[in-house]
Amino acid sequence: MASRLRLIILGAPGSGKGTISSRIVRDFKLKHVSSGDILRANVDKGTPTGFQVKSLIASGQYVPDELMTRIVLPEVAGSSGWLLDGYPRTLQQCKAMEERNINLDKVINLNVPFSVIINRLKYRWIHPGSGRVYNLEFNPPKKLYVDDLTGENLIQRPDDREEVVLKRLKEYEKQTKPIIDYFASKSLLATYTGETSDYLWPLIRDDLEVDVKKQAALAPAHLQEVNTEPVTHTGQQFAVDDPRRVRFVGMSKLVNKNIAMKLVHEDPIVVAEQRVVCSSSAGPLGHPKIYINIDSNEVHTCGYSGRRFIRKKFYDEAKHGKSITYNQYLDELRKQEQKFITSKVNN
Ligand code: G5P
Ligand code: MG
Repeated sequence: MASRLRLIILGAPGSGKGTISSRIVRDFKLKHVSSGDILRANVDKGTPTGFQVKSLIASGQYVPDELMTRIVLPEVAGSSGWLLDGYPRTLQQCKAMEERNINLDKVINLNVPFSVIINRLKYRWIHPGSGRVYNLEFNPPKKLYVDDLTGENLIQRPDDREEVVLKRLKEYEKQTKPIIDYFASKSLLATYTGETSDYLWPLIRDDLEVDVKKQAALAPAHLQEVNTEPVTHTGQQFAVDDPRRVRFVGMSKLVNKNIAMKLVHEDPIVVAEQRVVCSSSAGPLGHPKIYINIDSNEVHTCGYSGRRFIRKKFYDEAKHGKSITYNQYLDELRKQEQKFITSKVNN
């Protein structure tokens, strides 16, 4: 099932993030971004970053926040559906995501007892090229110490030595536990408690299936109002059910500049010149269905293209109707969504 979910998976070292992630990306066709795999690939290739982080990882310490943010977040930019595994791990990393307006649909928190974890990591072997994870007891490779897909040798991670595992668990307690509260306060957290990945996986999968259905149900409600145009003149392509197309659709006016700017940054849309003309909804300037124009004091939207918009001296209230506040717009949007969901449920 292809989806556009934006997910984080959290959990202590060895809780099964990698194992569950591989099932999620297989079934929901998301991009898997594992901070640990990125770091290990740098170490293996001998890059300057790899050199910098090698001893930290081997001793179970966290890598500095700025470095993590610099190497991980570009991986999700431009992707519409992704799963972040191992990042963020500190409140500073959460803030870095917030500052970049990276939106999330859900944070999956794996809650597995430490006693179970310590035992597991002893038997973990990985394929360094892909990050594929095996466990000699739980999911052994077909041939001992050999990757099923490539036939290459498996290795043990240097940080899986027992004393390092204990250090990693302590680091997790200290630095990562607080971000669980942070995500809970944003109503994004879904915690799954259990001792095996096979027990947790169906629970997670069922919940994600519901999320995908909700996402799909919401998108067409707005798309009905959009003239479907999957390929823009610059070749950018937006699937018909791509929720990015629907932002601002149905909104005729908008008067809160800060919120509009935030939304413009949030969505992967083309911002021609900030504070002059920003395009939204369906593609780059020249093709969008709704334009947002930000002059010195106000934000307006209208259906003109950029140049015509400017020529028309921004926004003509007599012609385009009275402006509404952003909150009024949101209320209206929620009503439309609710109406759409109710009609779906009744059918
Ligand atoms: P990583 O690579 O992100 P950790 O410590 O967060 O490492 P790890 O060890 O990769 O997490 P996991 O992904 O949660 O664990 O677990 P897994 O690999 O799927 O499963 C563990 C083992 O148990 C496997 O052998 C698997 O087959 C087996 N298993 C799974 N389920 C079951 C089950 O049900 N039963 C049994 N018996 N076995 C099972 O980060 C590494 C280091 O990089 C740095 C840090 O130094 C970190 O320590 N780093 C960062 N530093 C700062 N900020 C960040 N954002 C950082 N990201 C990485
Ligand atoms: Mg992992």
